Amino acid sequence: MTNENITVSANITDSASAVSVKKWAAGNQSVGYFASNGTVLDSSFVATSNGTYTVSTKDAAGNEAVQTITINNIDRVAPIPATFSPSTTAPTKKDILLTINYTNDSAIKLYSINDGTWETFTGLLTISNNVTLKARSMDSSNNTSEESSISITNIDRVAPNAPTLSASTTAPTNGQVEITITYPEDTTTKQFSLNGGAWENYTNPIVMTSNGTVKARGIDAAGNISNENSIDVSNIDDVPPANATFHASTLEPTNEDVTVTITYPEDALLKEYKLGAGGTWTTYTNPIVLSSNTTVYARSKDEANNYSEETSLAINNIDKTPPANATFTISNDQPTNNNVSVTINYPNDSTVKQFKVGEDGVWTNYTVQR
Ligand SMILES: [Ca+2]
Ligand SMILES: [Ca+2]
Ligand SMILES: [Ca+2]
Ligand SMILES: [Ca+2]
Repeated sequence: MTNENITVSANITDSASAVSVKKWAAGNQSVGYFASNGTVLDSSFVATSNGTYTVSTKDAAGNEAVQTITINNIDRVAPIPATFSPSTTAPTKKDILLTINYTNDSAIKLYSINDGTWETFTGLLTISNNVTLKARSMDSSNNTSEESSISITNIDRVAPNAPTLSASTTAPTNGQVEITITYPEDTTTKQFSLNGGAWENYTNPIVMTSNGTVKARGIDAAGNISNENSIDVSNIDDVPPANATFHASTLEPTNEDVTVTITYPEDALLKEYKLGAGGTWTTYTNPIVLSSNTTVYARSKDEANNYSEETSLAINNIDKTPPANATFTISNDQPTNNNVSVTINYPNDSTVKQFKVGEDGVWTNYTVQR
């Protein structure tokens, strides 16, 4: 095969007489055709395309003959450009197996990677990095196809960066904490794990109602898995402070002020008290000095806004009211030569009952019916 013209030599002999006229023409022509057609032939003619050619001869005696020859080895048609069949066009972290499809008339099959040297294609190529690959082929007539090319861009062996996690609050709270996870753009599968549990798909912020740990990782389309990141939630506190306790300076009856000291638990951030059920809650700073009986209430609040129960201490031992005056009853208020007994009537709240006889007498405990 050739992509060039073919020179056809006509070797014409005549046994009887000299050949006088030789002609050639394209196509399968008859003797008569050459009477007024055809090209005068010297010893050869040039066939520029495949087909049947006719050579005619006429000898001196006027005998004419034609002979045909068929030319079919001229090939000026280049092979169709090769096509490519990669094992996948989806993102992958594996090598890509690439077949180059050359047309059947390709006698020489060539490819080059990233404009490098043309290599002979012998079979499946293993592509382990993203490249641009060109192909071309030549047929047996040395016609060269146009180049075709493919860019391999879907090999990805780079994992996404680790996701980042943030909490809606890190301050103590008795409510919930929302964890928002931000994944890099190349993450196609977004995952989180709660308290070491199974990986789950992340769609919305994670609502934590109790303390714990959230881990996150991302996976790209090629299946590369990022490093993990995590956040510890430890600021959820729904445990109220313990109840406050009281200490009174005395619980015995007294005509003095009573001082009440309130002890709050360590986690009490706000310490409050009020006097009487209808009193106003007031911040406790120092022991409370009471000049009259009342009930002291106490409560506290921790950093997370949890309130303790209310506790109270009733103070009812302050008595600043003196007993009523004693009264006297005498056994006989008439002149008598008998003894006269004097009965002293003390009010009920008297615990100490005393009398003296005469301005300068000595206070003496009174006992009935001496
Ligand atoms: Ca060809
Ligand atoms: Ca990647
Ligand atoms: Ca607490
Ligand atoms: Ca009293």
